[in-house]
Amino acid sequence: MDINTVDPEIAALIHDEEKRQAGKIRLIASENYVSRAVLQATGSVLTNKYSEGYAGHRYYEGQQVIDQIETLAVNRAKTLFGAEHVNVQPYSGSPANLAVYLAFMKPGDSFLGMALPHGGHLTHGAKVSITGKFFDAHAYSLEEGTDILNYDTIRKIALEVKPKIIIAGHSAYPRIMDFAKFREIADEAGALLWVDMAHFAGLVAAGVHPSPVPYADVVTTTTHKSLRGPRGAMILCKEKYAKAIDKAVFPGLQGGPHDNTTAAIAVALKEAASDEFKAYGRQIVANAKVLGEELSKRGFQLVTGGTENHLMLIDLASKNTGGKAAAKALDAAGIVLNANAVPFDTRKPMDPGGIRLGTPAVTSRGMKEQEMKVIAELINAVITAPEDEAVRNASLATVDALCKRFPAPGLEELA
Ligand code: DSN
Repeated sequence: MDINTVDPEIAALIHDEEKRQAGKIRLIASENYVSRAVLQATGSVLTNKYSEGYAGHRYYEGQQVIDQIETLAVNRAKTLFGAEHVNVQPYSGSPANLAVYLAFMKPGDSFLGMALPHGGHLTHGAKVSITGKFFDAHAYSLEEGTDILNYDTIRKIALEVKPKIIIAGHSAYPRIMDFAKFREIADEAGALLWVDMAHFAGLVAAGVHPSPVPYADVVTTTTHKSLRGPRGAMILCKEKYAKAIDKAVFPGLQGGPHDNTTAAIAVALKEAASDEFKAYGRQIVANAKVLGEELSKRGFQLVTGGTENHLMLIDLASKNTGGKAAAKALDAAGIVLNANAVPFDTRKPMDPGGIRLGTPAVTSRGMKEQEMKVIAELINAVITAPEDEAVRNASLATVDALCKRFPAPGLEELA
């Protein structure tokens, strides 16, 4: 029996979400549209299997097929990113990151990551996260005035703290980090270098962003952001850390891997190795650049003055509004993004001073520079007059027309 018969309530809600995703301009920098092939693998009978362990060394029998699937996923990731060792089992980004701590640190050990309000991730040592509670977390910030990383300052902190690990990587930094510099600093401080490339993994795969893999001891990534796979994660590392990482993921932190997700990761990695994906990566960056420039022209203040990757952070102080009010007004007008803290923000986390925008999802729909100009104008109109119904309705009509012209992958029939 299909879901419409078994549970019409959930079926209807899933359909509502399909319509929402098909009919909105989605600018949340960490979201995307996976292909139908990735959806099919995710929703397959592989969800019925348990397979604790690794290919060839499992605790339960019946792994004839699963071993082949996981081996394909691992080999594809190794080839795509040039990694010596890959673990594809972490359930998502936070567990992948926790596994790295578990592999190399004891409670109370110190590490150095990017401050959350300056673009780092919760799991890079935020006080509210287990990573900030169980370890001695130190943070580096952006430089006041430029909002850019200052590597001399990071080096100074690293030499003072002598952390076990230095984390490079972010959730909201619109610039390319200098991985060679981080490597130098880590070597001088006697630390391991870990890069969390969750946000820009798709750009690395497409060859439009420097790869951290040659520089880092360990690289973590989610698989569902710019990489355009299912909700999941991977850990890439040097061969000498393979055992420590594998043991930390299982049995250290997790039970059986989600084999349906592993298969979907393998599909996404195959897609990401294609020429089409290289063009996709180039277009994500080109779209972000134009969207940023067009917003700048309209008086929006881009943190760091621009973008080199897929995302922009906008300080709304010059527009006399907070991030939450702006994000809510835009959502009502068909444009979905998130409120975000900006560096040196004095507002509260639930209503920070800025918004974050990214282009991976709209680029998956085939939108290009011309459409970014239209979107910038819509954003400006809505944020300038958030209560104006005529402006909201005009935005909704334009969003609807754009979404019909550029059907969402996997949801084409709803266009
Ligand atoms: N929640 C993700 C993001 O939006 O960047 C990070 O895990």
